[in-house]
Amino acid sequence: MLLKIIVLIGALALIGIILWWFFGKFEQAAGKAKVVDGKQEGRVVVKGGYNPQVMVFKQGQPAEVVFDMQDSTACLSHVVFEKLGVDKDLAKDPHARVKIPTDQAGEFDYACGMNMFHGKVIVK
Ligand SMILES: [Cu+2]
Repeated sequence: MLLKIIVLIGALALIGIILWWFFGKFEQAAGKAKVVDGKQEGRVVVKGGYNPQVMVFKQGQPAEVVFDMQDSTACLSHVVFEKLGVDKDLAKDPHARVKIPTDQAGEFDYACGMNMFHGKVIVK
């Protein structure tokens, strides 16, 4: 009986650690924008993918994603926001800015020109 309780407590503790690790990591993965002159600016580094992969903006304040191109592969040279009809050539403009509408909450997925790497912008 005592052994069963110890095993149960051990299992619960393990689940707790896994949840804490998982959500802690998720929290870390989402990028926060900084506010410059009343405008939200979220910097995304493009290097073998998008970092951070998820950028969060507050609703109701002008917002822009600033891409910082540090990758020379053709694969990542374009960034495409399908919903917004945006296709930026990062090879030509390595600090391209993309305006994000913040009038309502929503999610905007973006991808490289070949739809291999993915990122997301969340307005909430
Ligand atoms: Cu690609």
